Amino acid sequence: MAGEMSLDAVIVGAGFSGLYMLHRLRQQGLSARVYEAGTGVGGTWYWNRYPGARVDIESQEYSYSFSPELDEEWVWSERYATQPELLKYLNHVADRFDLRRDLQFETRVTAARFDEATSRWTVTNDRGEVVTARYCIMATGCLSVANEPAFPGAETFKGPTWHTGRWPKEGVDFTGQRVAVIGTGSSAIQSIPQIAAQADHVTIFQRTPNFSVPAYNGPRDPAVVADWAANRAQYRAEARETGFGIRMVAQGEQPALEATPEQRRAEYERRWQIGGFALLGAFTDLITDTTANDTAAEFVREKIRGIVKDPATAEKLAPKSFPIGSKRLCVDTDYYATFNRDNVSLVDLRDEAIEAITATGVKTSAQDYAADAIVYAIGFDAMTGALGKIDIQGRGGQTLTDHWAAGPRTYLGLMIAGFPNLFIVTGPGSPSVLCNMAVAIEQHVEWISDCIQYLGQRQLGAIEATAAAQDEWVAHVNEVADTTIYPLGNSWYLGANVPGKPRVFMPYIGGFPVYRDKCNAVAANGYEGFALSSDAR
Ligand code: FAD
Ligand code: N01
Repeated sequence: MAGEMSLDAVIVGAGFSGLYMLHRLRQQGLSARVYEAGTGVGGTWYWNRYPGARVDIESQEYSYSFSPELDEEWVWSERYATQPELLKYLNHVADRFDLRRDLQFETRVTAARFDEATSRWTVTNDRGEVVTARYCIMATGCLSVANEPAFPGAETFKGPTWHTGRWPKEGVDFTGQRVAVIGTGSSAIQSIPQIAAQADHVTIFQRTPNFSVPAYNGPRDPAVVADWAANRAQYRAEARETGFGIRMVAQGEQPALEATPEQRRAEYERRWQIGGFALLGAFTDLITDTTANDTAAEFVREKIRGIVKDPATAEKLAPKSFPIGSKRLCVDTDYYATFNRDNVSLVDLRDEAIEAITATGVKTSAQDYAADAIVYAIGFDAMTGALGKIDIQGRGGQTLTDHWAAGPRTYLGLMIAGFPNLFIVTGPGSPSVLCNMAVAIEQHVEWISDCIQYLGQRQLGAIEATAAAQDEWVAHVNEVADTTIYPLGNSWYLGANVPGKPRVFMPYIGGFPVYRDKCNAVAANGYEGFALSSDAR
């Protein structure tokens, strides 16, 4: 076993969250080290290298705002940055802020145990190293644990298989191949048009059709670039005042049910032409009223029927089982039009379920589909998956797995009662995935580093969420979710995509500004809802 290191903070994960966390703590003069399982920085943008992978929030908004110099010097080339460009950006950030000397790659954190005698964490990794730290900060990602394909016979398939969330660095050449793609979430919807352009044939296995809207991606509009350059600080501030942390999605002010059908159609059409998430902002009641919501859903279904030439295929692709927006809206380039290609076919798993993966392809209850390669676009064990893979033990040896057995419980998505000095960046119970995550991450990292500074200045050794504050916050998160259409989709927001996972709506849907103000008020009131102690209690 290597020697034991002692630090102020251990940070787990080197994506958007971990990199900025390290930078902030170092600015405060603290010693910190980042442990990352991958061979480089990037997190999501390191692992998800599938063809077509790109952001679904416009590039100038999905980036750090903490450094005006960084913001000014970095020039995005497309309206929606590609995965390679985002990876380049995060590598640039690592170099520009001299982060690499405290980044350790190819190192998976396996356990973290709180020592009540010292109020410190002992963190162990898969290299056998042990490090102790006052603070342990989980920047482990909401969508960083790829779901394993649990199909009977999966191991018998003779060809290569790929998961979109663990795509190989060298890329995959599908030329001349028959490819089976399982899943129709955002990853599938981005990759299918590109795979279809290369492969001999693509068969798509769809369990639930998804709503998707056009991205209209392309080179950045010079007028937008110039406007942002001139008004950057103001626009960044405006983004932070919107519910989803996205300035470009202007929120309409009228309820859909008070508009005439013609007015609704005109507004949906105007927003469809803008592309991206603009559609969901059309009216005030789309996420709270299912009747209102269905007017938007029907608009998109009509679009699908208009694009897809074969009416039977169009009907299979038209989502009808959940409100639009209750599962993350997909943003695509030519997804529906891809079904007009001769080399693409759709298998509706509601008619014929997958029975097994065989040596030569996919077997459904109706027939065998031959494939040379399989792409699993089956998503992630979201929000809690990465934390669940680490043996985390808090006060009294209580494990996080036990504490969260009925679903995740946190105070503000930042801390957990019984787990002092353990912070989560964009944890369950915070806006996280229902927000522009660049905005959500910066707010969390800044709140955590301010908190650590506060403790240091007062020689406090520990901070811990109280059980009462946590109970109250969990109740509030659920209460707000229940006023919306969100719990009506069988989504990963609810854990519904992982068999056996407790069904709890995990992100906070109260809106980014409301949440941020709450976090700020908690801090201003001497960390209300937290117990602070000078040392071990
Ligand atoms: P991640 O980027 O997930 O990084 C976490 C890192 O922690 C990973 O590198 C992982 O290897 C590491 N890690 C986890 N556990 C351990 C461990 N035990 N030991 C060591 N290392 C560990 N969000 C948006 O707002 N807009 C978008 O358009 C958008 N697009 C997305 C597209 C895809 C394909 C995916 C999967 C997600 C997307 N997201 C998007 C969400 C995205 O995850 C966040 O925007 C953001 O990148 C998260 O950064 P992070 O640093 O918090 O987590
Ligand atoms: O994963 P998903 P994803 N048999 O869970 C299907 C972000 N992201 O990787 O809907 C058959 O959305 C599953 O079917 P169903 C974004 O936040 C953003 O695509 O559960 N099918 C579904 O169709 C996104 O939401 C971008 O019935 C099975 C699909 O697999 C999140 O990451 C791009 C199955 C999984 O869809 C996750 O997206 C990519 C089974 N056993 C990702 N198991 C952008 O555009 C699962 N499925 C920025």
